[in-house]
Amino acid sequence: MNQVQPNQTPHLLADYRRYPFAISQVRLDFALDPKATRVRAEIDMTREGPGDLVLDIGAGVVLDELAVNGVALPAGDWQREAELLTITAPLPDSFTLQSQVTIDPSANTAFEGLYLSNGMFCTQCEAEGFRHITPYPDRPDVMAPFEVTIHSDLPVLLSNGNPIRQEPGLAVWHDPWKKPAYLFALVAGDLRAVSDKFTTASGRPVDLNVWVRPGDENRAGYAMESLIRSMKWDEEAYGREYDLDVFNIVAVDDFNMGAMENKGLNIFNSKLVLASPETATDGDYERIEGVIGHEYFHNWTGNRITCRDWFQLCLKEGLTVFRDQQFTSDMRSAPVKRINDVLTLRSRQFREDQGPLAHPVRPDSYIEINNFYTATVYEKGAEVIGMLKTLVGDEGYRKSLDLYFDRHDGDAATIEDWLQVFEDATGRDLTQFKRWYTDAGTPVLTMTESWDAGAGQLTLSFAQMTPPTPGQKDKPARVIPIAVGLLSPNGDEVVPTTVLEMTEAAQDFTFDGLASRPVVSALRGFSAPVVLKRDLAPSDRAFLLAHDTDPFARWEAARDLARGTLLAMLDGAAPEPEYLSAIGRLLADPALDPAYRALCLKLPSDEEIATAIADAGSVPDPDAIHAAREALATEIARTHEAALRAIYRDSAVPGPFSPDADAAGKRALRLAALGLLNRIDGGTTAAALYADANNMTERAAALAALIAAGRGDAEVQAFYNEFKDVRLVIDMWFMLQPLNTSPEKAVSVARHLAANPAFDWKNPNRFRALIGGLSANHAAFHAADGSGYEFLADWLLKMDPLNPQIAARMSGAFDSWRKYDSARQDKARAALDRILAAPKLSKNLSEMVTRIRNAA
Ligand code: B3K
Ligand code: ZN
Repeated sequence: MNQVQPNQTPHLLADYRRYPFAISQVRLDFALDPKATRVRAEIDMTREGPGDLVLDIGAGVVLDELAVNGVALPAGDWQREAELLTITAPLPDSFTLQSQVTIDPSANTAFEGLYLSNGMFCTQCEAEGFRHITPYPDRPDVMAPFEVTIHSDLPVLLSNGNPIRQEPGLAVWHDPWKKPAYLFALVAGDLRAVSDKFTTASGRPVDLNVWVRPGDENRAGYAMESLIRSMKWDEEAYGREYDLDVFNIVAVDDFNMGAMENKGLNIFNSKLVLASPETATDGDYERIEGVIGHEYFHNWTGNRITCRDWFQLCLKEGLTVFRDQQFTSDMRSAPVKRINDVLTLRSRQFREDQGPLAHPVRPDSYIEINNFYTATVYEKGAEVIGMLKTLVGDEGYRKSLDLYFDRHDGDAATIEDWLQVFEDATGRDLTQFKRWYTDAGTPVLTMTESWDAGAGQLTLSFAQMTPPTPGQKDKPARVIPIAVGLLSPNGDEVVPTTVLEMTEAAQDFTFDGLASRPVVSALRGFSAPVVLKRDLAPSDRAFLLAHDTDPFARWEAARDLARGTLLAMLDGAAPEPEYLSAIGRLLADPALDPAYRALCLKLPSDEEIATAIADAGSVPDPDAIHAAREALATEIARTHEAALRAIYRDSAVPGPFSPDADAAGKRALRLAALGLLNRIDGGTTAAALYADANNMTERAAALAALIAAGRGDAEVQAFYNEFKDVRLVIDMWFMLQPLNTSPEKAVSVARHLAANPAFDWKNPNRFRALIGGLSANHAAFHAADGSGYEFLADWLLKMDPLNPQIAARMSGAFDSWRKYDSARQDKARAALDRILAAPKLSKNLSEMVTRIRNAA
């Protein structure tokens, strides 16, 4: 069973204390060597308060020398214990602390700190990686300007800020902006740049480079275009300009996450930089644009204004996600972006909020901070800002943000600072609103209607209830902005979008002067991250799908109909005729944006249905859910075969591939039609598309369809042979198979792939592709024999000693284990206990698995 490990003491928000020293300058000097890199640091410090000088130092760092003002400190003047270095010698008020350490990048398999990826040196410091490079107060509220000298024979030597000196074997970089250590970065390698220039609104010329491995240059253009669009957008939308002479982006093959916003030197997973029509899908292009934007926008929301401590992570992440969502809406289709964001929120964040991993947007306790880079902090953090904007209006939002940048530039700030800015700029009291930050859980909002025909009056009664979450039982009412509109029976909008501000546990709102009973369009634009419950007949949902003026609510009507149909089918009913005919009307409506129609055609996932069943107090059966979803897709295809064939034919995009939103939308619709037709033509259309397509979007979708149809063996092999030298495409190959193979076979396919010599499991992308691909195949992961759970547990145990962050992240797939039948629960529990029994679990994985295992 779980042994309590020494490093499992939680950090508490309430324990925050200021650091007793200020740092006016940091000078770092690196002599790079794969096995023994020597790092010298000089830190100019001034005492600001009482207390010892305590620095963080990673376990693998060998301390060679320690000195104050050039005088070596004797052994008795300092202590090293756990990951802390405490200087006990008396110190003058101002002094320079000097250290020299040796580190081994080649042994760094956790990819935190300084490590090697294909012979290239690179760093990842957020959240607490800098301590693995040099002893330092590794906390975000200690900010300082850095000067970095790099000695190495590698041709390209990069760090933060502006280049001061570049000569063979040496580079000096100076970052004039004070920053916390987590934004430090260094890259050295044989790299090629794709370069461009940008002139800021006030006339500052900026050199832009996207650095890639030799041979990858022709796939970096889209990232560069995205960067230029981001820079321009932040000037226009937020009045924020770039503030250095250069902006560098580096693509790295081994990277634990998507990308990192290091000041002036963003480091990216190559998956989010490299794209060409033959190797990347429309989804990849859209993510590249969004993440390039996200990291760039951090320059103001994260770097210029950072977080006081890691509890405040949503201050930079929630806001920066909100900003990247706005950017993508402006670059592409706003309704489509909104729907996609809500889909992600529901599948990832609602799941988190409703399970053992629930935590507030601003947590108040953690064991391992890397476990809190979550959908709650990021995506719900963004939703909370969206609600604030709805409540204070566009103008109030802009005024508040201007004040935020003005007041806090150069600060390490808190959520209190953030809310204060809104209160000061708009005069609004946000005391109750703050609960969105402090209280975990997704509120369930129930809406009922009463109609008084004589008075022409409609009353909407709302009740809100947030279920208890770990450590938080009582949930007082929150302020919930509920956007509603009313439609008359002939489809006209009689009351346009109005935002109701709910502040009580139960509250009524009335509408007068109505000639006839309207149909209510509720929670337009998904104005709050809540679960809305209302009784609505399928015919009313079909009416909203046909007439609602709010694109989100209209899509939601289609989704509700589909979910309702699937749930009824699981109870033995036939597919709902209202739904089938609504789909028919949708297919026949060429006025609707293709990307939007594609979204409306998509069925809820198996996972979503399982959640709906569990919410209703029943036990989901993964196999039955899978079968019902297949049956509904087949029925749609049979009923609308002719229309689907027409769409498939007519939405082919002629000519050379372009990744723009319109072309991508047409492909999405075409591929949605393919997915349905695939159920009745045994893969014939998919095979033809696989052979003909000139782009990866269609080829990957065709391959997925062939695998799902159980007849893709030849194409799977051909795909591998064709792309064996393109790492990112082979990642896709490792993911598509476990994800799309029928549930009975998927685990054995995954096991077989794991034995393939190309399964370079230490590479995070490859590990995520195969292991994550299986975990996302709902009925396969939850296979009744427990083989899915065993497979995941095996690999988590194998990965954890090398890369705890990746192991911990992938363990989240277990979080819903309590929803299933007791036989499955027994198997999941056994897998979790087997993990917890491992002799040396990382604190990352042990925190996650302990929380999951303790699920009520
Ligand atoms: N700030 C980084 C995430 C760091 C994760 C550390 N485990 C990327 C981002 O959100 O932009
Ligand atoms: Zn971010």
